[in-house]
Amino acid sequence: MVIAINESKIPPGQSVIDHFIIYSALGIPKVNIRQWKLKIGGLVKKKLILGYSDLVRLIDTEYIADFHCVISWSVRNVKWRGISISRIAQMAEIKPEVKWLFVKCLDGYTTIIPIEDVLNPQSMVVLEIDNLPLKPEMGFPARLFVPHLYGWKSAKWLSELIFTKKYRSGYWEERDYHKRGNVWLEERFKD
Ligand SMILES: Nc1nc2c(c(=O)[nH]1)N[C@H]1C(S)=C(S)[C@@H](COP(=O)(O)O)O[C@H]1N2
Ligand SMILES: [Mo]
Repeated sequence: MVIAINESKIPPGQSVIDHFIIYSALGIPKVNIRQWKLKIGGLVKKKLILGYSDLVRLIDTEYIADFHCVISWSVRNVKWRGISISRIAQMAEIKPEVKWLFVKCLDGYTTIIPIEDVLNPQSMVVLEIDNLPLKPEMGFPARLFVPHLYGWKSAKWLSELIFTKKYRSGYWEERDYHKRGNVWLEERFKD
């Protein structure tokens, strides 16, 4: 399904550039794709462990949207393809008390996203950008994308999705970045 959600507007305080600036605060991890698994746990009735081919079979979402880094650069019209996180949440049967998704990555990076934003149908585990599997530096095998949140929530090299009740800061949230990070509301830093 392709949903064209691109808006002509750019969020406040952002400027458009023509390519992603690669960030890897903790280095680019080496991934053995045959051994790699995405674990889904926390407050769920069914814990899941999904390999790359399992995820490929679950692909259900594809759309074009812009990417916004909190440092103020934006890249327009990126094609994202992957699995909606709401589908994964349904498969895992998340419990009603879940309020946050805490995300762990192979490089040790972490972030956290409010469950309302995670269950938005556009929030996805991305496997492809612009019709190609993710490049190693762009997060292969899988990264997150939530179009209305700043790029630091778009965790690369995913290893674990943990549904929780309690807030806990991830890598940038510990360094004073916002709990949610909505680009339209300019939620860059904690108040
Ligand atoms: N694992 C991991 N994911 C990460 C980061 C990181 O350092 N490690 N940086 C984040 C930040 S701050 C941004 S803006 C985007 C940048 O995505 P890109 O490197 O594909 O341009 O990745 C995010 N995801
Ligand atoms: Mo960023």
